[in-house]
Amino acid sequence: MNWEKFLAPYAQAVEELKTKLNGMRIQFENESQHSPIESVIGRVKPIRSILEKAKMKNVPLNQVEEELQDIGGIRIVCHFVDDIYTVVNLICARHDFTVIEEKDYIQKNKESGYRSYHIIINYPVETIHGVKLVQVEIQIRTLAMNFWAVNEHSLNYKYKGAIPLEIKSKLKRAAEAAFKLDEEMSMIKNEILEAQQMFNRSEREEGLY
Ligand code: 0O2
Repeated sequence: MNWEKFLAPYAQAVEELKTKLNGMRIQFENESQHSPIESVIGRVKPIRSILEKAKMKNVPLNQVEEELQDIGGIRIVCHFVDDIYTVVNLICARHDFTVIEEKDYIQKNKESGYRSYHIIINYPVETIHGVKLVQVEIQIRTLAMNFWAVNEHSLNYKYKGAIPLEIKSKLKRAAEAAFKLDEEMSMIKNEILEAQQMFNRSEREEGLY
């Protein structure tokens, strides 16, 4: 397996998508609306993680391209839960890639307590041999969901996927608390947006940015 050659179109897709999605964020900011996108990051799954996941799912190496949907990964973080659905609609309306699957782990969270909205797309990468379609997983979540997921991911790494039951149940409680925080923040969303706009205006007037 020539990993460098195999992963190159994924790296290109991730870079192009980061630019495009950050473009959406900047456009919202320039038009002085609240941006539903707080930040965009992306990564290509490390070879070691691809091999581990393929082994765990019983996927032969010659099928990882079809079977592993998150070799290319984008993560969009939002302030509020309804921002997630705004971003989902914007992504589904685009013409530069095709949405092939949507997984709503917000309405129905995973057993671990994990919440996020996942969209799997087929992204066309222009190569010297023509167009190559690669699958990319776009994860969309709030700051609170992200805080939980990043911490749970670290614990999974520490305990090699076997988090002790007591910690697991504390994590589930923490996931519910994070979701409660999202719900409470949604209730005062307009107040927060007004405050952010006032703050941005005064920063601009003072020439701070
Ligand atoms: P990493 O290290 O983040 O890349 P499926 O066959 O669809 O059930 P699949 O392909 O794993 O399973 O898809 P799924 O469940 O949508 O999850 C894909 C990614 O979502 C994971 O990739 C994680 O990034 C994230 N994710 C899913 N469940 C959890 C969870 O319980 N906790 C956290 N922290 N993240 C989760 P990887 O390859 O597992 O991990």
